[in-house]
Amino acid sequence: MTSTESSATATFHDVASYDAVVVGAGFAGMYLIHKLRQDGLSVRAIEAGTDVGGTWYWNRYPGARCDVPSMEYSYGFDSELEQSWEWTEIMAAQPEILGYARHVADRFDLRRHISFSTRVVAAVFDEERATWMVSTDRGDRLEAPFCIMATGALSAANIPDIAGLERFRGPVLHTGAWPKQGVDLSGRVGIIGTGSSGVQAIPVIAEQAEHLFVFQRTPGFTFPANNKALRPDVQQAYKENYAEVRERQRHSPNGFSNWSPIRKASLRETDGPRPARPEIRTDTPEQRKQAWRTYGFGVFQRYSDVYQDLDANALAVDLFADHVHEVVTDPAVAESLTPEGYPLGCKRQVLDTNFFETFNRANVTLVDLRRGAIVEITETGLRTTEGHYELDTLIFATGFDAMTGALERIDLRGRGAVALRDVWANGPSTYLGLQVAGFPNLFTVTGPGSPSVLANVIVAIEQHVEWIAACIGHLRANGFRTIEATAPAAQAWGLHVNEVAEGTMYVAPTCNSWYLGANIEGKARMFLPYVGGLGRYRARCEEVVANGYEGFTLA
Ligand code: NA7
Repeated sequence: MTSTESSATATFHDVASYDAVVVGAGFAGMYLIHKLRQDGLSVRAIEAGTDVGGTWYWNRYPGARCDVPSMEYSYGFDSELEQSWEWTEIMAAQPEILGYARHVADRFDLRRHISFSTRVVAAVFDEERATWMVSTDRGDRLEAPFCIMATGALSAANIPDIAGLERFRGPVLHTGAWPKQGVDLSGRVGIIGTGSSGVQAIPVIAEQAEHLFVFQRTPGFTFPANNKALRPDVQQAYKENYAEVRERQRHSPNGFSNWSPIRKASLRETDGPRPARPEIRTDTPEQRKQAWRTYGFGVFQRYSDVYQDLDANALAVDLFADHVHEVVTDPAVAESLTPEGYPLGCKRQVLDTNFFETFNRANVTLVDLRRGAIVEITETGLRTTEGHYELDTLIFATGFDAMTGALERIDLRGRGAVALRDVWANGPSTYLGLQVAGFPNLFTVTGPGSPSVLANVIVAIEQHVEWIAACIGHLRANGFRTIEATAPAAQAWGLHVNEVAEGTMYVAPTCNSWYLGANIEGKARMFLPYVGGLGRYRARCEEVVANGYEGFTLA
């Protein structure tokens, strides 16, 4: 079928009818099921995995861990749920987060609403009946007035098109689709990519592998996570103060409460105005080094100009380079691991545990792809212009077609059977990251144009789910069949999303990141998430509702 051919009029036999179809059963899909069911709707969720968890179901690679503290990276919608789970570390590892997701599914009896091991392949809007017709890879057909895409912002794995990939005789893995049964990594392992996933996996795999070859295209800025066991008294203090913590998270710029029992105590002692932050540019080189010795990586936040000004940022990049050279013993390897040519704060901040230290191990080789690009994958390994590397296992830590990929991989068709992937060919356009003009009653959770990946994503998810549920409730209570973003509202929102990103390091001319779609060949370059802040975004969404769903057409 070509992308303009209509399938909207196709007759569906044996169609199961619901009030809402939810695509995905990660943290967004799970809360949607719970919330919509609470509101009296019949809901069916379709999930490709064999269980709930989404990101935390798929990303089982060694070392996979969240970089947001667990006490805040958890649902806030139910005060009893908050008390019912114990976290063991400040930042939880993947098995624990997946365990938490499973606990939520059990507690709220969510699984009976989910079709597992099933992938949605198409969703088409039947204009006459104001109904979404959804079909799956198992041949199921479902219909519902509302279709909600809880497909995740980082769920469409990106495997680069490298010649010869099909020839490789050993296992080929992607960090974002890691086998449930685990993998033997005791032999010669090759890993391509040094983003968050690679940086987390590399130190752990290095301990298992006979030899690890790290194929790095762009060196990155990564800071020590300093993860620790979660102290029981800290956990308890959070639990006692969760109402305040959650409220602060909801209205914060990025979904973090900045609440801490420890900080709270010390603030009381030192109440008073905070000293002005110094500028890195006005410090001498020796003062900068001293500041680094005193504050470590915190120094970049301490200086007020690092993320505001490219010249100041360049000084921070130099400080970072000194650090890499201090940790990595081989100067040539240190040089290869030193980021250059783009500012700190352009790509997503990575946190690590012993990443740079790992390159001092005898069984780890860094292959700098800037010195010799990948030529091909062979039956027994990988060839760059510099040589051939014999491998038993090949791992792609090459990221995702972020924010739009999971939506565009489904054949989504709105009014006139127009395909979303055609509408978005030059970059996505949404209103509030919640709806696309021409796609009535279709909602996206953490979609492009919303705070999404720039916020603690569970807090962002909760805001979306609650807004969508209230919106559907409003439509049903007032006899409306459809809600649809108007094209001018979507256009104005797109301009605003660009406007607030202007001047940030995210969109610096030398910056290439998945936030900009730059990691996917042929993808339009556009800054995808909303950087204006979660609290401000929430206020705007509430204002839109108070103004009678301003920018939407209710019919
Ligand atoms: P990322 O952050 O997109 O990192 C992918 C890495 O893979 C990055 O180092 C890329 O280098 C590298 N890459 C991608 N394609 C290639 C090819 N063709 N050849 C060599 N190297 C390549 O994905 P992650 O999974 O690490 O993290 C994604 C997010 O998940 C993360 O930010 C957290 O929010 C959680 P490049 O920099 O493009 O040169």
